Order: sequence, then structure tokens, then C-alpha cells
Amino acid sequence: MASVDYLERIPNNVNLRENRRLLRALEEWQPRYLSWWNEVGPEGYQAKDVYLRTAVSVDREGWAHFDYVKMPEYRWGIFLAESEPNRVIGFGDHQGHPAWQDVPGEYRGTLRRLIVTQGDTEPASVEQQRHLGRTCPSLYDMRNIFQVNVEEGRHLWAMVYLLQAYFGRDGREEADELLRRRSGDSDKPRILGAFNEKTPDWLSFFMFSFFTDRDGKYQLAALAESGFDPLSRTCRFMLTEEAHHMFVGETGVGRIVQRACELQREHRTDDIRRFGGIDLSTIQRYLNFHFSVSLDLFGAEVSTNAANFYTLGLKGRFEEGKKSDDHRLHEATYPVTTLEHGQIVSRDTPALVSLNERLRDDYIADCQRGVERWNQVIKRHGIDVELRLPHRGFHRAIGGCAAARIAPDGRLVSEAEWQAKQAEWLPTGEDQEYVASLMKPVVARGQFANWIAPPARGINSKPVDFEYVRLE
Ligand code: BYC
Ligand code: FE
Ligand code: FE
Repeated sequence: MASVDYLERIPNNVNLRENRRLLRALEEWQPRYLSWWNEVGPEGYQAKDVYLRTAVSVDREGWAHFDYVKMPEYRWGIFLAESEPNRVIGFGDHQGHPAWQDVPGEYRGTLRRLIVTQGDTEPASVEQQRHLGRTCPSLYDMRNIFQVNVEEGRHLWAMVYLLQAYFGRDGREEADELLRRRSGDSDKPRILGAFNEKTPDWLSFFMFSFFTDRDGKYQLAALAESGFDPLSRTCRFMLTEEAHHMFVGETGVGRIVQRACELQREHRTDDIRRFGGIDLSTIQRYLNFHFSVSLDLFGAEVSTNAANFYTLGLKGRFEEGKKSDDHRLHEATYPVTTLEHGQIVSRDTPALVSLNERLRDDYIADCQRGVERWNQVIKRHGIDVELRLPHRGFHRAIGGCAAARIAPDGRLVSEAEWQAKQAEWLPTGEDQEYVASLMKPVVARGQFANWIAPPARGINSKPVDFEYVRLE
């Protein structure tokens, strides 16, 4: 059942037609979703044709179709990865039992909360990025942000499907709440910290797609291991879309780095703001910010919630199936970095309560690989600078290190030193003003803003100067 039914109002591969109650619930939610999209989704371009990809099947090969679409007419739908026959739960107390096709009654609240937390991030990111179309550095980039936006909208559909299909009236209420909360709103904020921050400019957007969407990759991968099979299948398909979001972030930052290097070489100075570039030290400060707020998204390093999610079979580890231990972890330990008596130490900790930290470790290793690719760009230009991930304790608001001031190099510092050095470590008001001053739209075909290099290639084998958004 890999093909998707496009004749339906809500494209899907879950046989919606045969589940009248669910279909009605989703059809009632659909107009509310659209008014949310029109109210806080991408501003200014809703009536334009955008060259977007739409999921048309869940096969590994050829799942996407590219064409011009007006965003409000995007075919948001419900797509689950193919079911694995006889799938069994891979970890926790129910290891080896058949995966659940329905929600086990006693885990209802816990599971609902996980799904709501995941779901809440998706519309939040669309809200955060609402105004960026107006300042795009090229049509290529404008198309990419809109692609990310419609897919985050689809990720909301993915979670709302689960809520409406499996959680009855509570699920329907949660589905409405997902459309009521707003990123950055003091009365009804989004659930997780990073999703209430501003994404005011394209440097922030690319950093967000690199660092924060990558949290999405790791959380989705952990939920894809779930014993609740519909959640697992939903997340598995979301991961195929997620790869493009991280590609946009990595290549976006990479192109800004490249342009910085070009300007630096051309003018023989690292003071490239005079020439309209974003200097590597500003890029480093933005990196420090986005990495640290994204690390917070993994929760506290010692967490009984995480232990419960695992023991109950609801949320696994990254690549759980590839690990060769007992998948129960009652006896195992894991090294956790924490603050003890004013010192940062590594402590062997029961593995079950350390699962957030373990997922964060997997995430950090993945971020590090991307930073190394950026550093290759710098090196190729013969410039002796390296971008670095700051220490995991730097600028944290969640977990043991939140109580201390920690420098990017991992030193514990006094409040006075923190205040004195903050401007070297995190984006300053002046940085933000400077970056904002560069945000002038470039919308002529094949043209790029001066602060970013063109991409190596276009989308779907189209040329770089393709008309990715039709503005006429
Ligand atoms: N902000 O036991 P702890 C994505 C709360 S991104 C605010 O350590 P736990 C995307 C926590 O809820 C992926 N509150 O937490 C990316 C708990 O509250 P209670 C999103 C926070 O539960 C880009 C308390 O603090 N998916 O898809 O082990 C664009 C104790 O904490 C935060 C998921 O997150 C925070 N940062 O772990 C678009 C997956 N951190 O119980 C999309 C689902 C913790 O004391 N969520 N708290 O009231 C989860 O797995 C878990 O909820 C978390 C937290 C990993 C987030
Ligand atoms: Fe998403
Ligand atoms: Fe994403």
C-alpha cells in the first residue's frame, strides 16, 4: 500500500476512506489548519507558484514529485512508512512482544504527551520563519525555505493524525491546541525553549535548520523505534523529509562560510563587514547560540522520564536495532558529564536515566561532522581559522550545567567573566543589527546576495538560475 490516494481531500496511505469517523474529524480540523497557515505561515507569497516537492508514495525510490504549487494548495497528507510484518518491540520491558497497533491503555497519557511535544515543534518552526521570504538571498533559497515550511506543516499533520486516530476526544483537543499555541507568545508559548526563540534572519535560519532540525532527526529516530507501531511508521517517513531540511542548513551555512573566505582572500583582511560579508567570528557566535539552545532540547542528562519512555517501550535509542546489548539496560551504566561541587566531571550513571545524554552524544557527533565539512571550505581557501562546537555545558538552560557559567572551551567562569566575555561568545545586538542590515531580498533569476555563495547545484537537476518561485 505504498501509493498515495490523491483523489481524496486529504491524501493518505492509511485507508482514511474506510474510517469515516476519523475522516470527519480530520476534515473538520483541515480548515482550522489552513487558517493557521494563512495567519502565521510564510508571509507575502501564498499566491505565488513555488517549485515544490510533494510526497506521492512512501517507497524509498521516487517518493517525491516536483512541480509548481501555491503553498495553500499543497497536498498536506498522511503518509506512514510501509508496515513491517510481524514487527516486535525491540527494547524495554516488552522486548520481543508484538508491536502495538493500538495505544496500550496504561501508557495513554505518556504517549500522548510525547506526540504532542513532537507535534508542537513543527508549526512552531513555521511561525518562527514566517517573515523570511521577504528577505531571501535568492529564488533558490526562497524555494528551499518554503519547502521546509510546507513539510513542517505536513509533520504537524503526521502527529495530528496519530492524536485523532488513537486518542479520542483528548487527541482532538490536543490537535486544536497545537494550532492555538504560538512561538514566542508569553501567554501560550510553544512547549520547548528553542521553538520560542526568534529566527529573524537567514543566518539564524540556516543555523536553525542545521542544529535544530537535527534534533528533529535524533528525536524522530528514537521515536521510530517505538513499540507503538503507527508512531514508528509515521516517524520513519518523516525522517526522509528531514534530510532535506538539514541539507538546507548545512549548505546554507557552508555557502556563507565560503563567501566569507572569498571576501577575506580578495581584500586581504578578516574585517569583511566593510565588503558586505558575514565574518567567521560572527558565524561562530551564531553557531554557539544555536548549538547550545538545541542541546537543551534533549532534556536533562539524568531523567526518569527518559528511563520510563524506554522501559515502557515508547521511545528507543538512536539506531536501537543496531546495538548488541540486552536492550533493557537494567545493569548498564553510561558516562554523563555533569557539574559537581563547582567542577565539570564525567560520572558513570545508570544507563536508563542517562538516555537523554546518550542521544545528545549521538547528536553532537553528527554536528561535529558537519562543522568539519565547513572547516574544509575554510582550509581550501588557505585560511587558518576553525569553527568549533562550544563545550556542551556552554549557555545551557536545561540540565546540570544550567546552574553554572561555562565558557565555550569548557572552563567554569565567574559571573563577572561571563558578563565581560559574553559579547565574544554569543551574537551581540550589534551583530544582529549588522546581519539584519544585509537582509535585502534578491529575487532576480540566478542572482545571489553578496553575503552568500551560490549553491553547487540546483534542485531536482534544475539549473541554479531556474525560476524556483514565479513572482509574476
Ligand atoms: N524546553 O526529564 P527531562 C523537531 C521539560 S525537534 C522546555 O529532562 P524529558 C523539529 C520536560 O518536558 C524534535 N521544557 O525531560 C526541529 C520535563 O517536564 P515535566 C522534537 C523542557 O521528558 C526543527 C522537565 O523539563 N521532538 O522535530 O526526558 C523544526 C524535565 O525534563 C525542555 C521531541 O522533543 C526544553 N528544552 O525530555 C521542526 C520528542 N527540556 O515532565 C521540528 C518528544 C525538558 O517535568 N519529546 N523540558 O513537566 C521528548 O522526547 C521529551 O519531551 C524531551 C524532554 C526530550 C523534549
Ligand atoms: Fe519536522
Ligand atoms: Fe525539519
